[in-house]
Amino acid sequence: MLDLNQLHEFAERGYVVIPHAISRDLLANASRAIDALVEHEPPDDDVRGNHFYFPKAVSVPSLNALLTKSSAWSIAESLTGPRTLEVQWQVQVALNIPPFPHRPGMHHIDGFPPSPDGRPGTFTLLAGVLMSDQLDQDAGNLWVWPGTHVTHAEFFCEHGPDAFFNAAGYPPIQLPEPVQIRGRAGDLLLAHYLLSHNIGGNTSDRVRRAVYFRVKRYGHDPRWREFLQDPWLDYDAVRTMLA
Ligand SMILES: O=C(O)CCC(=O)C(=O)O
Repeated sequence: MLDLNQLHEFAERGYVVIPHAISRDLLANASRAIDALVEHEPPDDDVRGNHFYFPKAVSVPSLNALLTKSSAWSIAESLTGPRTLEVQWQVQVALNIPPFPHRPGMHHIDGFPPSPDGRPGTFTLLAGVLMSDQLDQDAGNLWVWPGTHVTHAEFFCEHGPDAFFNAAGYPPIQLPEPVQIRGRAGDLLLAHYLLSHNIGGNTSDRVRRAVYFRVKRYGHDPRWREFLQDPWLDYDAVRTMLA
């Protein structure tokens, strides 16, 4: 469970990192599953920076277990409410291959382009498991722009939720200074869907590995327009705390 300080931190910054959320066993099994994915479909020799795999969750049980068989699930539900989250069908394995001397010029939010039925790919929260240590900056770390979950909601209140389509993942908001997420393998990042983020550079000597889950609250999809304008719609615990 997140404590009150962590709830406050999430409300204010739009993300929180929970150290040691994943046990060594789960981590070791998941690392082997990533090894197998990479061995089966290795990146070309000249690939630098991001290289993603999007397996179906059922085909990678040991990756799915990082979220569903660890404390990560109940930690995430301590933001949204007990038994509120839906198990997702897909997992993202995100490599960041050095040398990649990149600095993101701006942010994005996920979910563009929309699905064939016209619905944007919004969700409630991003749960990210660090699969390699990222103790220094520019080691392939995810970049985030703290507080932009609120700025984005203000943007959608002003321009309407359908502004999502024109923005194409890049709503033109004012950005604060970015932060690079740092931590050790086994740490858990929980980030609000509306938090600006992007792929960072990697000038370390190691491939950065992370596993991301895009998690929805039950009933999220039909309420995506309200959610873009009310960042706490899916988050009972944060709403209660703020009230
Ligand atoms: O590789 C990362 O850490 C970031 C990936 C990302 O920004 C995304 O998939 O939306």
